Amino acid sequence: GGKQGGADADVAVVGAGFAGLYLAHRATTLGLTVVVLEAGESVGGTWYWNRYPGARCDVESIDYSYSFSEELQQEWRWTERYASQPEILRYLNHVADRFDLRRHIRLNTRVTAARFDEDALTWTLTTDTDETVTAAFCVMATGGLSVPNRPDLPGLDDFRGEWYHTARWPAGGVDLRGRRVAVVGTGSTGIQAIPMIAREADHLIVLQRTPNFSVPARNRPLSEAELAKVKATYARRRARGRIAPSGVPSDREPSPGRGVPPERRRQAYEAGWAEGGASPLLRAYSDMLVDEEVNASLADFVRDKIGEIVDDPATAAALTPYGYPLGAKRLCLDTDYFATYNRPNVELVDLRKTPIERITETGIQTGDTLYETDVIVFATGFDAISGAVTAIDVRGRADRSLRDYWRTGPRATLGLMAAGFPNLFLVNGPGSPAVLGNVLAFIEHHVEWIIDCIDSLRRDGIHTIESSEDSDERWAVQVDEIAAATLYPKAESWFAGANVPGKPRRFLPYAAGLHTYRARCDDSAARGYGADFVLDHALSKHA
Ligand code: NA7
Repeated sequence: GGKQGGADADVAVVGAGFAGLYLAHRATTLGLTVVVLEAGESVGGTWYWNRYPGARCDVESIDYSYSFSEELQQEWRWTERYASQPEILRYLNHVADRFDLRRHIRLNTRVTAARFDEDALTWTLTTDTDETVTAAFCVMATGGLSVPNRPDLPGLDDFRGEWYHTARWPAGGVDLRGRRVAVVGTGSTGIQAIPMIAREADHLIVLQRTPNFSVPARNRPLSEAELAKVKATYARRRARGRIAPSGVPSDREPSPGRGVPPERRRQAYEAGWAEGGASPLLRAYSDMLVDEEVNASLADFVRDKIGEIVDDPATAAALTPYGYPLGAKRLCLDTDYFATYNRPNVELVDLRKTPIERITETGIQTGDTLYETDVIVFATGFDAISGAVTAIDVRGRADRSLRDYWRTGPRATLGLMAAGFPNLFLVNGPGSPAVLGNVLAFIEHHVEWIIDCIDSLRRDGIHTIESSEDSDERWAVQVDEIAAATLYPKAESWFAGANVPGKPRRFLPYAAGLHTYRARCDDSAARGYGADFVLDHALSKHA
């Protein structure tokens, strides 16, 4: 009831991925009405759009899944250690049905603008289907990696073949048999797609700008016995995940690697390499992302492995990363990535020697070489963390534009709210842990915090909550300081917006871990939100 009573819903949610679905469930469970607007033709978000060959999560499926329902986690059966994109999409569709969420969701509806009405104290969302939705609260569940970054290469319109961005792969797939394919980009996506494409295409050229560290995923089917064991103590595993720094539960409490003899370290790395996955290596020692010497010992280990796997010495050298710490860009997981370069139909082009000059009618021109190709695949990443929010024309108090406010660097108090935008919440926004670990754990935390906040304000008869520029800036400085004490800033990465030309450089994720972040957010809530946010600003102003 009250002032915002005439709105279409209590909560408008943008996006029906992992975050949007849980928001709808959590909000309706507390008796709030909700409308979810989704651009895709299905629920799933990131896992709906990214259907390129080899698309797979690099967090283990038993952890990269919802923990809010014991029934759900008991009944769902993950088939592999790391879930493939189709399996995750099936899971999200199951969740939408299981919790009867579809009635809240409008598909094929892209939100283009969101405007705060200072008199009605409501948000009005406008869509590309010319609909409007009004709500007291708006939550941007738009995804940290959802706006494709496509390099602005001259001549692309002249290209007579086909080109695709991996995050916009056609639903029916692309038949690459008998064709020449060029892949641009060797991040996590390229590293997953390249081995799959190499097996199908006639000839594959990989155009690499920066070599990446990658370690074996060691994906495998999950056995019934293994699953039964997990499910017997699932609640306890989840509870550990919720307070783990990366949102991934771990049995070992690592100690510092500094001072550990090289031979002992090497044994630990060999064990981690054999086990597969990022955690066994990154968490081999507690100071892996803090101490340059410890980090270099693991980096050297991985470099040696690349040299052992790749037959041709020149190709091995070109694939070997130097100049930034391992893990400062997200550590990639692969299945046969480096071995793929031993195939006779695969060729590596080092763009650091000769950058792409232009696209021609028949291929990709670098320096004086024209690489002829039938298909170009851009695995060139995303305008990460803030990009999907600034893709929408968000207007707060006094027509304030979020794009303008963030032009000098995206910032938001606790990563949750930006000044001048009352009742607008961000999920995994700039200044939250965002993408530094198991996004599912971060998403569940955010959703619960946001919906509990809305519920609490309503019960207290408070109409608005917002941050101030001061608190946004203070939080951003803290995020910077935390990052500065780590090795993260020593790489040019999308964590800091370095991959998008013109994007302001600022390290966006909160790097002190989910446990610290959760405690900080819980404390804010326990103190009635007033220590970090301004409550009912408008009413006191108008009183
Ligand atoms: P990433 O990690 O941003 O990787 C993008 C790749 O594309 C990377 O190798 C880039 O090289 C390359 N790139 C980007 N622009 C260009 C241009 N203009 N020319 C040549 N090469 C370019 O994106 P991903 O999709 O692989 O992974 C994103 C996250 O998704 C991942 O971390 C997981 O969490 C899931 P660069 O390194 O910038 O030199």
